[in-house]
Amino acid sequence: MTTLDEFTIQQLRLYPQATGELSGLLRGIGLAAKMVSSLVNKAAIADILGEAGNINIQGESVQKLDQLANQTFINVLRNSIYCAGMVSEENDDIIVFDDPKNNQSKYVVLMDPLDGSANIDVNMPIGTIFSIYRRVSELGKPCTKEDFLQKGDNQFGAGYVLYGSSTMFIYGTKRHSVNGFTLDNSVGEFYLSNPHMQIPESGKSYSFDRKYYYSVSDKVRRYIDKCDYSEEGKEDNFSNKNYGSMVADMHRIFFKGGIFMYPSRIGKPKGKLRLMYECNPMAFLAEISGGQAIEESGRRIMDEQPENIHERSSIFIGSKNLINDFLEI
Ligand code: AHM
Ligand code: MG
Repeated sequence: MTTLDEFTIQQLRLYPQATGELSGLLRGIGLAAKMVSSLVNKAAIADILGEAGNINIQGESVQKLDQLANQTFINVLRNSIYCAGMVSEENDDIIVFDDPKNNQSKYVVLMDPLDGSANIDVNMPIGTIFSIYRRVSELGKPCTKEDFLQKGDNQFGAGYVLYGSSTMFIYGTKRHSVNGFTLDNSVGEFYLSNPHMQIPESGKSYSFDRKYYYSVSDKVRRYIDKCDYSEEGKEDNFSNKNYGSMVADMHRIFFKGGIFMYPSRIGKPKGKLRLMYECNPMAFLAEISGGQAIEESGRRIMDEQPENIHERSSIFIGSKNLINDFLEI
């Protein structure tokens, strides 16, 4: 069995010019993910459920676990020497690891440390989503906002961690496609369990909160009606799967195919999800594993030029054929 660390070092050996910085960075993200996984597993007995008592820049109430996960990733990455700085859903501004060793790093990371916060208190799946870019500013100096405000297309790597019935680390690069690792808690290592993950070309399920059916645009409603349609007695309509955590919904789609939708709606012209650390990393993983990711107008998510680190975007993502069906409408 290959561990996450062995896997990234093996990849490194294929490129004589590689410095090992990326595998060091992934080791850091993997370590922080294991620490968060352990916190999630004991949350109910460690008095770390419930609200922390503050509101983040998104105007959402922060949970204790949101805060702990955020602090864990920041501390580990700051300490790891392989990351020049971070953007987190929980921090208003960019976090610059301004010290002589981290200023030499060529990578920056954007992340949602704990996605699906509403699931925390009810022991339902939650996750971490991350995106890695090569910085554009000068090495040796503190990183800058421009390092983060890059199109999704420039992502060097992306991934997510699912804290579900087991903890999984999914990571992808353009060169090495998407690979899945499962945490063996008794050893404390992620092992390669799902090499070269591919989103099935089609599927028969859609993830969408039907509460919003009446406030989305006509075209989205028409697509949902199409998903719901069945000839009498045939049950050939789609299943509606909505776990309330993008990581869990997308994880299912990576294995079974389907479409995940978080559209715009009345009063929320760009939906809810954040372009830089929710939509872009998932779009990157979807595209390199054969799927598609677009926003409501039909533009590729990863073509969007971000103007703000916390900006939002509508998203339609998943199996290629289902996105094409939506595009037709
Ligand atoms: P979060 O980052 O604050 O947890 O919000 C993101 C989550 C997604 O995982 C999920 O798909 C969506 O919010 C659910 O949204 P809603 O609040 O509309 O139910
Ligand atoms: Mg989130």
